[in-house]
Amino acid sequence: MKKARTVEEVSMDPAVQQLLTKARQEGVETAFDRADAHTACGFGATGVCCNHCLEGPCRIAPNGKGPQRGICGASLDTIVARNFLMKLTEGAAPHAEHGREVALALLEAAEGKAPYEIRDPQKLLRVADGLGIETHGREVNEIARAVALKALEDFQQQTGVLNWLRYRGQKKSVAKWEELGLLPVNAHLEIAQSVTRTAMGCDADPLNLLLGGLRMGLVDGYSGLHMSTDLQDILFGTPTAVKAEYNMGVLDAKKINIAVHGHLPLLSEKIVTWAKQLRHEALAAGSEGINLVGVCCTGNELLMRQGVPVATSFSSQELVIVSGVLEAMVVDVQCIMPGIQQVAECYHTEIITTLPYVKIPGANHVDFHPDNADEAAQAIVRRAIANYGKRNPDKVAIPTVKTEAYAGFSVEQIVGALSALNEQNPLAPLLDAIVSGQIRGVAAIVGCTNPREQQNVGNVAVARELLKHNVLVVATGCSAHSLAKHDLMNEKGLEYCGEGLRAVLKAVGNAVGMESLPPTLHMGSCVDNSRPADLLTTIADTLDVHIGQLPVVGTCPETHSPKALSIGTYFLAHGVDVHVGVSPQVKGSEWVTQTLTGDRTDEELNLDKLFGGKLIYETDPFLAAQKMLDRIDLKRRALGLSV
Ligand code: XCC
Repeated sequence: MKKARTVEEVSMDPAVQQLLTKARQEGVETAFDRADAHTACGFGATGVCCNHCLEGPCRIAPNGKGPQRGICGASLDTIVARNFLMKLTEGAAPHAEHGREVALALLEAAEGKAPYEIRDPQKLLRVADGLGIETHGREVNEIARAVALKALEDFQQQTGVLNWLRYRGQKKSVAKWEELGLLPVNAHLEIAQSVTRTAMGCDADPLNLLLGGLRMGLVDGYSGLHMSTDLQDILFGTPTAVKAEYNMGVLDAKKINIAVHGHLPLLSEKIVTWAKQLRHEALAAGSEGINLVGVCCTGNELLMRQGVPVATSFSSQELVIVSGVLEAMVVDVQCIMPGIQQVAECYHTEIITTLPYVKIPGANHVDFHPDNADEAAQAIVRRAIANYGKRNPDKVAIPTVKTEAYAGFSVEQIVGALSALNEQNPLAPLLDAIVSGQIRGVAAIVGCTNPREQQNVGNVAVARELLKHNVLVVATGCSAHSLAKHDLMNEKGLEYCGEGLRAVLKAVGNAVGMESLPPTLHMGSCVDNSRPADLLTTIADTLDVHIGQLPVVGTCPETHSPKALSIGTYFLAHGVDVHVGVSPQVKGSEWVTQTLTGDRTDEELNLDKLFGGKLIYETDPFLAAQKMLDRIDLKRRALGLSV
């Protein structure tokens, strides 16, 4: 057995260190301990193990020893490319399901069958316009219904192209994808076809498999990210700048604490409402009220729109329970560790699953459908209230650690802030700063934290390094949690910014009555990676260039999730360079690796040649930042900008 890491080696977050120490003292096992106990399988880690059929599993040693093909004859390159496509499919599918769930909720709301209302009718009109839906003289609900049906078409039509891709895709990129035959027809069809491709005896051509992967990236981007963000903004409002708090110190010993965890905001938005309305019951139970806290991306969704504080990110989700003050953890879908139930059993916390296809043994289940949203939310809040009396005071310990952070930077908010400097042409100040070199480029830090990695170190180091070199940083997902917890979303972090960038952040901030914009801009949850994409589309269209020509990069230094790979592939398809700090499990095939990283010296296709962007795999955050800066400079030079 490997040696367990110290709490400092596990995370740079003092709150996580404190709670992990408590967990270890109380004999409670967490993902960090399991990560220490597991040894990664060398075959799986390099993508060379094939278990697609019952002849195997077959594994090919990349050093040339032993059989060099699977029993069916599949080559090393086929096996690695096929496994990679499967990962991308596993990334795209949950995001597409997210989009579909929200589309159905919008349809039911528009038809008066679900208790939601349209909170942003202006966005509804813009989205309807973009989709070519007639809006003139029509009622809000009628338009919303038409938009929802258009969304659902993207899961049904047998010919044509995803409506959302036609709507949100940059025309220049769409033309490229069309030329390559990559345009997806409908998300479900594409996902089913992708699973079929990877099934035994189907696609064996590594290049074709990788192109299938790019299709998955587009499915994720348009049926997952863009559709989810657009429809959620319509239903729950488009985020505007909000100041909130981050880290375990947001838990409140005097209140009933409920954590909302997962990704879909459909139920958690209702829990916000019912936590307020049932406050009197919480008081009657002897508490001082109800305190909602967020975990992972459901946390980000509520933070962006409601200012709900965020407790922690993916890898430390179990530790919220170890505080001993959590009455309920309500989970929806994605990134929910089954381990939370074992931890909850050591305290009084009730784990409540809410979707029929996401259950955990031992957890309680409150079935949620859009039409019973109010009843489900009330039932959940009441369960939490009932659990308050079961708290064991001897097990209560809340770290006093918390930081302030700004969030809520939708594209609409960013453009709104910039228009305070130039009303006629809001993007001009940003473009001028990029052209002059005051801002060297733009980076989106996305993705997760991973129990195997030292929590926050990669995300924070990459961010600080890019900021130092005047790169404007936006963030989403759990990487945004890392940055917020370490003062990169409040004024304190300005010290890490280069002079040029700091001046721009201050100028825009002053124009909207703030001392400065925060050093990094929180753009939302994982599906909200649509927001940086929209920002890039707007910038590229204004400059009349392809998105891939812009000096921009995407980076996920600490990811654990296939979703980060499929989001990354979506950006790669635009020609944006994408860095990953955790192995994408393709190393077993030099051909696959070099095709993705653009390092092939022969004349064959690679991603860089095809789209103008490539995968950068680098575990060292400083080297990674340097590699990204080099690519940013390369693109600046190609545009004739100073370096
Ligand atoms: Fe999951 Fe979105 Fe990753 Fe966090 S960031 S660990 S995917 S919750 Ni997307």
